[in-house]
Amino acid sequence: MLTKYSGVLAILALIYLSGVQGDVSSKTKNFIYVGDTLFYIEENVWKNWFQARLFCENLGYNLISLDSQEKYNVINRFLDDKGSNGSFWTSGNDFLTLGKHTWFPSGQPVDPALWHPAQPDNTNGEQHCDEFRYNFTYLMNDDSCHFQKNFICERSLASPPANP
Ligand SMILES: [Ca+2]
Repeated sequence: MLTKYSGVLAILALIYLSGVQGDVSSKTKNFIYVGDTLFYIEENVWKNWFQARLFCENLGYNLISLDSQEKYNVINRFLDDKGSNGSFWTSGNDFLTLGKHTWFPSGQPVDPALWHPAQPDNTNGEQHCDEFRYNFTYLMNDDSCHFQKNFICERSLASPPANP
């Protein structure tokens, strides 16, 4: 009897472990907190800007908005400590007004100090989505929205304001 149950338990354990292995969050453990905000840094999945936004949304997150020095510092330090030299989609874009890059969904402008030198340059008139990209240091660049990149999601853990 015991042997019979042991077999079932072993199978359940295997199913559980295979499930854990397939879980992106367990595999990467790239979650960090800054104040009331939780970040998820995805380094193993590449998506275009729209797919990345949807991926975050399905987790209950938005793409990251680097709208504070504290956020920039923490994300930059995290990537620096890992020796990362990649590129990550952020929520930044200029869909609403060409050349005016803002964070989604707040609509706040992207701080001019965040751009790599000579960016945003809208190369070939087709760069409307903003990446956090390594080029000696991590800063922003506008790029083609259909390019596949890693991405960073964020989620506020603060309580929503009470209804008036
Ligand atoms: Ca560019």
